[in-house]
Amino acid sequence: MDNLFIRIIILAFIFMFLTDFECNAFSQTSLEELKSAHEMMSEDFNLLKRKVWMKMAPKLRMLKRQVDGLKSEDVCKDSSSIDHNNSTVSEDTAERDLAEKNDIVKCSTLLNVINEEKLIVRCLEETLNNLVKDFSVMKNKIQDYESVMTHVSTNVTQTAEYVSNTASEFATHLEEMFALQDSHNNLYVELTEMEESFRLKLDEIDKAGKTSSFRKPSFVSKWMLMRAQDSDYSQKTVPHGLGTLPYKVDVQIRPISGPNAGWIFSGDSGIQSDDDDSDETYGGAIYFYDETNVYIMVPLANNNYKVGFVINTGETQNRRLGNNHQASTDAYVRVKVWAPTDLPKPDLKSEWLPLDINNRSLAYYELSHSLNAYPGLVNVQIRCNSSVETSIISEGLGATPKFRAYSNAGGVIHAFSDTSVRVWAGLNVSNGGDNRLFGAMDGWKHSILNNLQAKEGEFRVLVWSDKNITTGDSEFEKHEENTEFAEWSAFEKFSPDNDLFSFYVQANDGLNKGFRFRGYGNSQSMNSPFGGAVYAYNPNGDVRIWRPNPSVGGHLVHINYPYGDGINAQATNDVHYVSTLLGPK
Ligand SMILES: *[C@@H]1O[C@H](CO)[C@@H](O)[C@H](O)[C@H]1NC(C)=O
Ligand SMILES: *[C@@H]1O[C@H](CO)[C@@H](O)[C@H](O)[C@H]1NC(C)=O
Ligand SMILES: *[C@@H]1O[C@H](CO)[C@@H](O)[C@H](O)[C@H]1NC(C)=O
Ligand SMILES: *[C@@H]1O[C@H](CO)[C@@H](O)[C@H](O)[C@H]1NC(C)=O
Ligand SMILES: *[C@@H]1O[C@H](CO)[C@@H](O)[C@H](O)[C@H]1NC(C)=O
Ligand SMILES: *[C@H]1O[C@H](CO)[C@@H](O)[C@H](O)[C@H]1NC(C)=O
Repeated sequence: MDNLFIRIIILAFIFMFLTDFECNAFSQTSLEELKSAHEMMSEDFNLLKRKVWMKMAPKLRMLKRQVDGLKSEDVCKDSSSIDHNNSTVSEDTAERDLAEKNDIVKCSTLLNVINEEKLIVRCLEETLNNLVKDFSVMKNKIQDYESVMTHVSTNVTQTAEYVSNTASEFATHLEEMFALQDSHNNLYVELTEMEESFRLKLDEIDKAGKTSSFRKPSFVSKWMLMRAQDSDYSQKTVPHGLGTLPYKVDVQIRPISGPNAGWIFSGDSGIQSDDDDSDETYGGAIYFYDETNVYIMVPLANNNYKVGFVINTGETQNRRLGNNHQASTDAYVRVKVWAPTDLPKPDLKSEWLPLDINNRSLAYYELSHSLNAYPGLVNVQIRCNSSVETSIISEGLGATPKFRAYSNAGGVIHAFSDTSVRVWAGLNVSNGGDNRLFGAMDGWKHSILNNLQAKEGEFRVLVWSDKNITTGDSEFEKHEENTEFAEWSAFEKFSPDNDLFSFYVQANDGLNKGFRFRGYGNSQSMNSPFGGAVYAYNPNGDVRIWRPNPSVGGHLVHINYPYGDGINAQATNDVHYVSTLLGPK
């Protein structure tokens, strides 16, 4: 009973342990527990063994002694021999037989006890063997578990290493990022410094520009033969190579022959005439430009009369007064282009401001230049889209033509005083639309700016003070009060290649008193009233003038409605002439 009880306890313990083992198979602590449990069980097992031995030993020893005792009296052995072979038993040994019988009974009882004890011991042995077996199974399990745990531990170590490597990699990346940030900051500082030094350099250049004043034009073309009414020779596209919008373009026209041979007429930058009337001559060389080219056109009849010339001083119908009248089909033409770097920084450079012939509030401007003196140079640039997909520039003109239906005349008019610049654009007042910013190309039938007729666009004003653009020579500006002089020796002499000659009429009175209007290179005006002086110059500094004939409605200053919606409209001959000559030092 004792043994069975112990066995049950051990089995229960093992069962509990195994359950626990499975539960905690994957925790490190359970391995430790398992091991200590195993050790404890080993101890318990040994104790059990000892206990069993201790308990069993005295019994067995006693039994052995009893058996030994029997053996020494030879009871068990003799009785057994008597029992098996009684052939020699005699009659007188009956008493002894009885005693022997008793001993035999005793002996077989003892044997039975021994056998029983033997059986119990065998059972115990069996139990112990089973225990040993269970125990070794458990040991294997522990070993398996241990190997799993080792693997897990390795895995954990590797994972830890991996995590640590990743962490250090991350730290490295972070450092790299900080380094990058630093170098970025440094770069920023460097850039800021560079910007600053660049700005200083620009200021220097600016200052240099202020003192360096006027330079010769960056681009001067060859003299090119042009011929009115000849589709091949009536248009030229001249690449100027600046890659930027010029600040000023001057077109010079040199007669091949005639009374003005050796004199130079100027190009105009707007169309104010057409081919509609057989008895109205017109002429000139019209120029427009952009960042790449200068476009030059001389008259080419569109659908009516071939009455356009390259040189036209306005003799027909007595439109203009003056000597040396000339109308020529052929002339040499060349282009002079001043880049922004050829001139000092403008004292006024306005934004591009909108012009729209269909909006009266976008047809007139007056911009103050606040120099409180007559500028040395003014240029008004008008920018329009053309059908050749380039935005092209024209320059402001000096007088308005009369409004006539279907004349399609155009051009933006400007004038300047010692305080401001005025700009007039022609409003569209008939449904057909007869004014344009540049004019339409009727009478100037050219393919290079096919069917140009800009209705909307924008303009800007460039103003240079005389102090900054001249050499400081007070001779740069000349006045002539006698407007009826046909020829005027304004300057000593100058360089037609490098210099810029300008000619103006200045109103002595009226709404535009003190304002200077640019002269014309040729007579375009066809209808009366009309305005503007035509001039030519020569390298000796002389000027020829062809002024509008007052008896056919001619006025030296002529601004009429619908230009500028009629603001500051004026027609007067109460004017005087002004010429300026700008040249490099
Ligand atoms: C029994 O007795 C016979 C005759 O005396 C003898 O031959 C035989 O060996 C004996 N048997 C044993 C088992 O001693
Ligand atoms: C960790 O053990 C898992 C599961 O056995 C295994 O997928 C993974 O690859 C092991 N990781 C390492 C680093 O051995
Ligand atoms: C032009 O000259 C005036 C007077 O010398 C000067 O004050 C002004 O700054 C100059 N303007 C430019 C743009 O250089
Ligand atoms: C004319 O221009 C003015 C100023 O830009 C603008 O306010 C007005 O709406 C325009 N009128 C028309 C009819 O486009
Ligand atoms: C010029 O053309 C561009 C592109 O077609 C257009 O956005 C712009 O309004 C035009 N400007 C004028 C003045 O017509
Ligand atoms: C013992 O001996 C007797 C007489 O000699 C005989 O009757 C008896 O059968 C024998 N017993 C055995 C078991 O041999």
